Amino acid sequence: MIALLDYGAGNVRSLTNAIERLGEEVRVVSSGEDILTAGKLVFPGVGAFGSMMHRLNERGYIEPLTTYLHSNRPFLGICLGLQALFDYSEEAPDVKGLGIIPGSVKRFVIDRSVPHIGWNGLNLKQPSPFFNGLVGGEKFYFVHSYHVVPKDMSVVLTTTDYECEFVSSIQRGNILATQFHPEKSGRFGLHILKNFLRAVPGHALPKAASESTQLAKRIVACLDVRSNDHGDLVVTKGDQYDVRESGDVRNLGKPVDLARRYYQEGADEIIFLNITGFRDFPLEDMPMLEVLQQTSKNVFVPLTIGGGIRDYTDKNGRNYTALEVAAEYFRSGADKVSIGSDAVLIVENFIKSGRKNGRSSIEEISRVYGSQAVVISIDPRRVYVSSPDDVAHQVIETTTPGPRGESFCWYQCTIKGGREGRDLDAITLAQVCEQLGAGEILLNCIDRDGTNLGFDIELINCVSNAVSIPVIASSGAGALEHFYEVFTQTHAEAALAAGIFHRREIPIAAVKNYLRGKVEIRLY
Ligand code: 1PR
Repeated sequence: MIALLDYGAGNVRSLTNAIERLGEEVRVVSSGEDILTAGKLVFPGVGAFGSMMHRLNERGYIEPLTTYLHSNRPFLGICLGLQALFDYSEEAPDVKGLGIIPGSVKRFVIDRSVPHIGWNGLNLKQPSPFFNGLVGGEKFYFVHSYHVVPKDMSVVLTTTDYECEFVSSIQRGNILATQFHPEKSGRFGLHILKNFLRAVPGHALPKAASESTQLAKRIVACLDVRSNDHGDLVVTKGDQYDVRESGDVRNLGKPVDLARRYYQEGADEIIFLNITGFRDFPLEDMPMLEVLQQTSKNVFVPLTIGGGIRDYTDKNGRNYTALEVAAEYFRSGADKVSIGSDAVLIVENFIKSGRKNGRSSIEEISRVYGSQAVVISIDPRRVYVSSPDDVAHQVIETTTPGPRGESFCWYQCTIKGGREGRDLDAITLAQVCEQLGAGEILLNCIDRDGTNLGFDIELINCVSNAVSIPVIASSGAGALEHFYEVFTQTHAEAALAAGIFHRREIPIAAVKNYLRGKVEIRLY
């Protein structure tokens, strides 16, 4: 029986699913006594350092947890569950950590995108039973803006390189803690988890321990989901966002089945977009929650859900906040939520008032769950102009002239799935959302969606050069070369495709085989 410390933030369902998949039972801790009597304790810290310590305090968990840790009983901390062991964090300098491992938690100060999101490797610093059965060179899933700095380097089990070399796991006696997420790291992550659960004896160093590591570019599969006219929830796919063919909603498969297939084929991440979420009541849309719950039983890579994340009032007049909607998605197995239409309205208000109000969905969700949990989905459309002075927007010079020979354009934000254009450009939207606390941009392109013409490199460059958070390039993938192009001609951290994967025109494995040796990727 494994005790799981859930203090009510973020996605612990995936970890429960991973442990159960390995044949162990999970008991969720509901009192300090449960911590003190645990045989093995797993602490999947999620969210932000300050709110995590606050919640642990509120529930009276701090004292039992420190007692448990001082007794050197088996403990696995994951992500914030690692950071919590230290004295304090720059994320919330006034809040004390557990102080079990002397040292602090610092924010990345680097030129690369922060958060550090994606699959990276491990430099092994000492043998550990944790690594039995690994060969070296495996990649694991990270998502964080802060990293631990121990005073005593003898606790360091692994480091990872991301412009700087940072500590990615520690071990002291029976206390193990990782910055990466084993439960989100595919079969190698499950393997490490199994080594902890089964307390495999021996101290193994993988045969091919690496000396430096590199973050992989991610290949993301996207599933646009909605109900068709018969009321079945289906994966659909648009051509420039039009998902109907001869009047019917295109049906390309069942969401849970397709997500499982993409996981098995090596997708680094899976995104579900509830494309009619803007007009439905998200918490009444139980099938979407069910999709997440079922998917997270079999899929051990990160899951993002978008569509309908906003404040709303249901038919009975009850008000829900975007934070409540997001919380329900996290509880059902999502690691990140993506905000589309609401982000546009938030930025419009921000520009009008000239300041943050602290209550927008972006600010509230990132405050509680961390910025890495908030993705902004942008649905832009190209608008040509003859001169940059024609509009009060951020305009770029384009190599693809417009219908009247215009050599400039701007990217107009839309809401409600491209149905309504707004007086706001995609670059400004991305910049303001970053300021408000968003952790990643999902950059679609209505002009390229479903066309197979390749990604809009100009769009991706102008947005990714304007922000320091990672950008997922989306829309238009139609050939293997398009993935190479987007990774070598832009700073995109990930490339997303839908149609070519759904129609089995190009399998994910073919994309990875093509990129192998040319671009850093995760091999599966
Ligand atoms: O506005 O917060 O409720 O979120 C709604 C979400 O649904 C947004 O993320 C929006 O992008 C998405 N959405 C709304 N309508 C559509 C539609 O297609 N009619 N899908 C839609 C957007 C675009 C991509 C697609 C890529 C790759 N889908 O995600 O998967 O373009 O396609 P390709 O590789 O086939 O070219 P809110």
